[in-house]
Amino acid sequence: MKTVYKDIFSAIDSGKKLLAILIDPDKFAVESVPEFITKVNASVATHIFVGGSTVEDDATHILVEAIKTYTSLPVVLFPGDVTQITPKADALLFLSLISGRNADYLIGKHVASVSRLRGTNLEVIPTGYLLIENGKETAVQRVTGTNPIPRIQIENIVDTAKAGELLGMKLIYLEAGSGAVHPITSEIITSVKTELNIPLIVGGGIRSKEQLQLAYNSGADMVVIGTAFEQDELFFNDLSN
Ligand code: 1GP
Repeated sequence: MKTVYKDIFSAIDSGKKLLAILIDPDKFAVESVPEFITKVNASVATHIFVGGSTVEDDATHILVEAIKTYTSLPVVLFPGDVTQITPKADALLFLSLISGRNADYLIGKHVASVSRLRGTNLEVIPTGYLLIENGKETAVQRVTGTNPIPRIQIENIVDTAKAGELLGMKLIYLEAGSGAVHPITSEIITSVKTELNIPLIVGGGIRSKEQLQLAYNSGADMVVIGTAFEQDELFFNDLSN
């Protein structure tokens, strides 16, 4: 059953805030899965995202297979490349990097992924992905060869997100970049949320419960956190159920 998007939508509709823990197969040993996922299960996390900017072939497949053994949370692919698509996951964020003008990341990679998606049961969720400047160069910027939208260009950010919605995308993801110095500001989140009728995801550089709450209060429906857990798993203690 492909219910990941429907469940996100109805959770938000009933006022729930969502939290995705991001696991980068390039930085995560499969042997760590049982202990790490036990902590995820005991936390307020609602989703597990798997993906990274540069990942070896098969690493995602092996990791997702292991994760699925230990959790009933939805496992959602957040791929940096087509090689990270595995039918073992529940859903795929079909990311279109609408903040940039690199045709490969607007449509090219998507065409290349179709042969991998054919015959799988993966739920494909079209997602408008916006990279916002955060104070340092990010891996997304480097890999995709695109520039982030400057943080002060709020109207441009809002219009880009809205254009994504009008194109039929089901989610908008505001990305400051993994390990960002500055997370997406409240002003940006609120301005975008006000215009959207689809769920808003925010990620990049969120390292504390206070920053998480601020993102929620500003209008984020789902927050994605990766680096904070990679650096210190004690952060799970702040987010226990
Ligand atoms: C990165 O938005 C995610 O794509 C999460 O960022 O690793 O900084 O939490 P962090």
